[in-house]
Amino acid sequence: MNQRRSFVVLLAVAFLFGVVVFSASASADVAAPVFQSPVREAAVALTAIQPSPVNIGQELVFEMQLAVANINPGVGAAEVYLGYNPLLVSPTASPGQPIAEVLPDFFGVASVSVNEILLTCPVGSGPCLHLVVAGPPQVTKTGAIARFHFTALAEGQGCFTVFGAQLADADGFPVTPVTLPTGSTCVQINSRSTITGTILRQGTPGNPNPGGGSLMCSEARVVNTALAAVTGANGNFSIADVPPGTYTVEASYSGYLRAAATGVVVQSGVLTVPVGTVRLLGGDANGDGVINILDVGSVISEFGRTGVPVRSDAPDCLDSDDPNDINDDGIVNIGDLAIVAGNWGKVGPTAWVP
Ligand SMILES: [Ca+2]
Ligand SMILES: [Ca+2]
Ligand SMILES: [Ca+2]
Repeated sequence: MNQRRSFVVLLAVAFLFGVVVFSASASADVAAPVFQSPVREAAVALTAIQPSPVNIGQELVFEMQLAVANINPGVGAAEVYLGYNPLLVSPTASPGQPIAEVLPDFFGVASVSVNEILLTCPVGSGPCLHLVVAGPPQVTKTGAIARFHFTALAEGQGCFTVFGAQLADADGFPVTPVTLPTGSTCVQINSRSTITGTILRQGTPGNPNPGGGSLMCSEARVVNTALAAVTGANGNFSIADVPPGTYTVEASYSGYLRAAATGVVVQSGVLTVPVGTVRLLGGDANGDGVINILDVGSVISEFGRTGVPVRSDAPDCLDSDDPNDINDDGIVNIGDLAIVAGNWGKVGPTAWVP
């Protein structure tokens, strides 16, 4: 009897022990990752440059980011050197800061100790921006510490290189290693100029022009390109985004001979290229580039007609135009015929002269 009771007790103890062991091993499985050592990481990165490509004279912007993971007792300071090519880009003042715009994304505060240009960088080569920022310790965090503003100076690949970066933890010890960006971050810098000038039209607005007839809506076009513009109320135009090259600029308006400015040189880095003033000669009513008997016939065919469409009386320059109403006063009459007769035999394109 005692033997049997002892056996039952032993069985119960063994069962309980097994349950405990099983439970222990199960909970050990769940808790196991706690005992793996966390990966310590620290890296510096540059964001893509905006805009891309960028034109000479424009500002370009990008940010420097810190990414740290499991750095105990937290990263409390960072010192970075950002190299650049002074022939292609120039650092410009940032909002609230003389050089780099310090951002609070990483440390939670916009704290800066050093923010300067070094003409001879202690690491790398050439000039660099030297930046030291510090703040509350960050164990695991990714965020921007600075936004850089530069002005594009010349055509080429504008490149930026993190020459060096040091991080310190909250106990003052250096954080190693710090992964830097591979190679440089670059942007294509283009030269784009604006061609400016003025287009006047014979008989406009010198004649009385009731109901229409202004210097608006003449077209200036860079030949063999899609670049063009129309004139404003004073006859001025500006054609933007012209790459370096040698061009012919043509001026035109319905009922007038075209005029051409040849050999217009647009040099890299020259932002504005004025071509001066041209005065278009009227009378080419049929638009064939010569003023002759056919234009007289065209004007005569509508002689006396009033209320004809006038493009230059509408700011959007989208209205149609009657080329027989050469001076855009809304009526085809002796005034238009006189302009034709006065330019008899002239051939376009005429020279670009006032
Ligand atoms: Ca003609
Ligand atoms: Ca007229
Ligand atoms: Ca007209």
